[in-house]
Amino acid sequence: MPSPSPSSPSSPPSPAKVLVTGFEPFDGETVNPSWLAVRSLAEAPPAGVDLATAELSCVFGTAIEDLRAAVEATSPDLVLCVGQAGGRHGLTVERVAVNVDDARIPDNAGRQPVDEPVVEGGPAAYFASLPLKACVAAAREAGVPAAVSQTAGTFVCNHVFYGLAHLIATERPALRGGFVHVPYVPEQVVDRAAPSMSVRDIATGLSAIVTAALTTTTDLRVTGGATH
Ligand code: PCA
Repeated sequence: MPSPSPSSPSSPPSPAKVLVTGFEPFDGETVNPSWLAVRSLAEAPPAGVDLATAELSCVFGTAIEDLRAAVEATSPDLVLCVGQAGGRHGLTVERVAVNVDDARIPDNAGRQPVDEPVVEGGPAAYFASLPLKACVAAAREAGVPAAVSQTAGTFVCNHVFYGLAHLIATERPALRGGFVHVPYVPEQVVDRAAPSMSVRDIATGLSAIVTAALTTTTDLRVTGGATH
């Protein structure tokens, strides 16, 4: 006689726990598209996902503490951190976090580190633990422009991405995580020549990326490289 299926209708598979973070506004902006889109995503989470969200400070050090507190509070299977990258044309899934804080502008607490490590004695860099190519393909299939990015910069977003990767490497080996940079929203560029994307489209792309990250076992072998 067959043994009862563990996923019989009376015991549906438990949903994946996903933490998605955005940032508070910085650099004189009044909104941050990352947090607008994360809030929008929370209103219609992807199927089969138990979604938690957190807004991170745009402050070196504090941002990683915010992230760690959110991870401890929610014990997620996957963490996707999201930040604004004004000037980019689409969603960019970051490949690598580097162990450098080098701030071109002060953060929201006036801190402006120059060539300091994110983690003293940590490795030079970490790769995202996401299927990058499948994430990009999923966003594109949802109709949202997306690409792999080879650098998350050296400001607070890279800092948080490195902090997340270090947490995974040193304390939470079962956790997977990565970082997505998003363009400005239209209200930020009404008086300047810069690309933008609606909150709704950003949220649609993020939803596709979360689903791809949860369901892909082997990443696609397609190019996402850059010549410069
Ligand atoms: N973008 C900044 C920090 C916060 C954000 O949304 C960055 O790219 O570093």
